[in-house]
Amino acid sequence: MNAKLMGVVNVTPDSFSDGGLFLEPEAAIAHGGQLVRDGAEILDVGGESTRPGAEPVGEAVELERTQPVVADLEALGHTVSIDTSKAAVAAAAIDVGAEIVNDVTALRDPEMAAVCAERGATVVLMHMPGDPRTMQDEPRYGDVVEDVKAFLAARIEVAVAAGVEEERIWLDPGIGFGKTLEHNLELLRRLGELRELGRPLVVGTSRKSFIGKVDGSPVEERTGGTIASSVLALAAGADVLRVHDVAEMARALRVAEAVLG
Ligand code: HH2
Repeated sequence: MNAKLMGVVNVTPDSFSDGGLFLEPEAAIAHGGQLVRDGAEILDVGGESTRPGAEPVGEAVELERTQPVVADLEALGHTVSIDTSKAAVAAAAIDVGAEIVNDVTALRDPEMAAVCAERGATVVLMHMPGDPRTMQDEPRYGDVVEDVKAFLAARIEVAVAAGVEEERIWLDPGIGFGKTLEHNLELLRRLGELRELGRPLVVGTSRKSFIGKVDGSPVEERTGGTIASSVLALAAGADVLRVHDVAEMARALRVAEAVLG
């Protein structure tokens, strides 16, 4: 497939780069519409921050934040993914039209695989060791790419065993989730090795702290680093780029794809 842009719609007070900007449903829905006009093919709606140290959010709160936004964006004809690790939130979102479940815990909720299988949703399985509260405490790997690949291969098996069609599985190395700067750079450099798993790859570098560690930029000035890392991920075989700054990224993508042919 041609690379797709997944635009981020964070309906949260505490997301690391845009917390509180789109907490009201009207603001989130308007933002989603703008991202589609800017070039997003998928809108990733999330009601719980996964930034390092973030406190978990209860199911009722996450439902209240995401449901009206998912329902309205779907009604407007947009393709919506629900960024959640809770089966109940995923089920409710699919029931109002979400087509993709973006689960940063790769089906840790015991009900999640069945929810996706029964409803025929596409599911993004992302690599994250532990949870956001602890994941940045001295992350260690043997070979980070091999370890992430083995994890994702095992999660594909869990998903398929629960009845998820393999064609509906996308994979994500989880840039910034339980990784040092070197781990993130190594994963991006060797992203092509994950293609051996045979499934589309989602990559999310957008505004993440590894960019600031490289170029010294504060979070609001990481568009350049986001574009550089996303374009390199594209060249290495990424299929979906999850970004906040869709307009700039869409232009970069068009030029990068023209060069790559
Ligand atoms: N990154 C974030 C959230 N969800 N999902 C996937 N598949 N891949 C990612 O890299 C990814 C993700 C973190 O970004 P953001 O949503 O902006 O921040 P927060 O978790 O603080 O809301």
